[in-house]
Amino acid sequence: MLTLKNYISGNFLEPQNNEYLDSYNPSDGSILYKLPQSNKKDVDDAVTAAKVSFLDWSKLPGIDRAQFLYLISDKIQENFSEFAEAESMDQGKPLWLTKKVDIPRAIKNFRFFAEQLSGQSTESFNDEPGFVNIVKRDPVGVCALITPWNLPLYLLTWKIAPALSLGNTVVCKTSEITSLTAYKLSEIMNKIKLPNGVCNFVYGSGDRSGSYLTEHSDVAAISFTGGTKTGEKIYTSATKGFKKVGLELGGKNSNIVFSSCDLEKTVKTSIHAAFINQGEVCLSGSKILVEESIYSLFVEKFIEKAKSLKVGNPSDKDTFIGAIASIGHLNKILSYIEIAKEEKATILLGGNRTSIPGYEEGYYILPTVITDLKPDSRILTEEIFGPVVSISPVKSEEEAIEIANNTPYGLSATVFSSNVNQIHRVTSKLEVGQIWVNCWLQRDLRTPFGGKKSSGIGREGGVYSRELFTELKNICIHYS
Ligand code: TXE
Repeated sequence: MLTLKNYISGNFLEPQNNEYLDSYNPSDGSILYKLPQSNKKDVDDAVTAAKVSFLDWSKLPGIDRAQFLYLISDKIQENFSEFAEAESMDQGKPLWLTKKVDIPRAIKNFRFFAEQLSGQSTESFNDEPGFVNIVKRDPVGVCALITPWNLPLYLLTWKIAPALSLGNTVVCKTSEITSLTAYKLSEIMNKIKLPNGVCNFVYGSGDRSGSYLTEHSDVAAISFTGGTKTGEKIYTSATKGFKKVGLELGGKNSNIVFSSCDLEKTVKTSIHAAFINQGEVCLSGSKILVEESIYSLFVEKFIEKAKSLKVGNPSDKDTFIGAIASIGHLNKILSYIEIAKEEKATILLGGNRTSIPGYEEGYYILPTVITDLKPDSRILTEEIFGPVVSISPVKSEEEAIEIANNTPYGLSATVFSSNVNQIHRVTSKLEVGQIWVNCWLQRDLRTPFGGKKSSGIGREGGVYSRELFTELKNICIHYS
């Protein structure tokens, strides 16, 4: 059985208390590997390693740091199949998806940030003769990067790449549910001889290893993606010592369909937005609102397509919905389906756990479609984060906007319409960080990504990643 080790200052180390956690293969419920349950001392050592290496790493020319990022990217590419298989086995998502999305995106993240952020220009202001102000951006220091289990390598590299590129050093704490590809990434860091201590990995549970890390006084910034409740705890601990913090949290995203849309394309995109990655995407379009005049037709077409989605073992080529990432999360999703039943909603499709022949202990759920929900239903306001979608009719633009905004979250929304005035009216009123119109999850990595309300604080992506990972310093010079 594989046993992961922490990676601290260039060394693979066992946890000092010799405690380990089991990580499961969601496709069949077996134990896949063991990971360290790191204690305070392990976390202290990782932060110290990052602090020491910061002195040299931050002084390297950006272009030299970028060379390391290119090397990492090339090595992931070289080991593409191994990464894709590991991610699929660990997370439960289809193998074709890790090959198409997760691993290519991890490769791209390093290249993108190496190009985008390695050389920075500085602003300068000179209003009064004899004085010039130079605004410099300095790296912040040691950054804690805490990541979730839905897009393990994709989201981890989305944080590591800008942080290192801008001259910071990091300690990564991945989800205890999915740490395998992070471990493989640490092996690459070691192979390419990334200077010791620049990128450290400590594994373990959130309430122990994670909270030790966020509370550490030598951590200058925290970048977190995960659940909103965890985000609140991290935000509170960040206030001690006034750490910089970026939080990308959950979402309850509306998928608003107006009668002027291209119905075939809209149904296809809505299916994708609801069920890809088992619906375990913070941007998933899990709340579909359809203009009344086309509601019945939309539901009919949507159900027809959803029925044809194959739930199956992640390694099967025709599987669209793989396994749910953990037994705990599977039970959470099922509990929401029970809530819908108690609220007397209609379960039009699915609604159960299902068993795959040969993988009976795996964590599988049928694609589930819920209708006839009351406006105050918890299904319409809370994040389920699974292959569960609701469809509700709306009488007007105003009603669609009201239902869409009626949630504590404010991450994203999707609008389907061919009426340009309507598109502008609606998008201007949606309380979210990003909106897709007639498409979904089309990403240009230069654009700002993040949420409003309980969906988080700050933006990641392109030059916007500089806000968390650098600190501004103004130098006013008097010359004669
Ligand atoms: O995530 P957690 P969970 C949502 C989704 C899901 C819910 C909870 O609705 O059902 O969040 O998921 C670390 N200090 N999303 O509980 O706990 C943890 O070890 C420091 C949306 O599995 O937020 C892991 O590395 N760290 C989300 C990371 O936080 C702590 C993706 C995320 O775990 C910690 C995942 C603590 N006190 C779930 N407690 C998205 N936005 O995409 C936990 N962690």
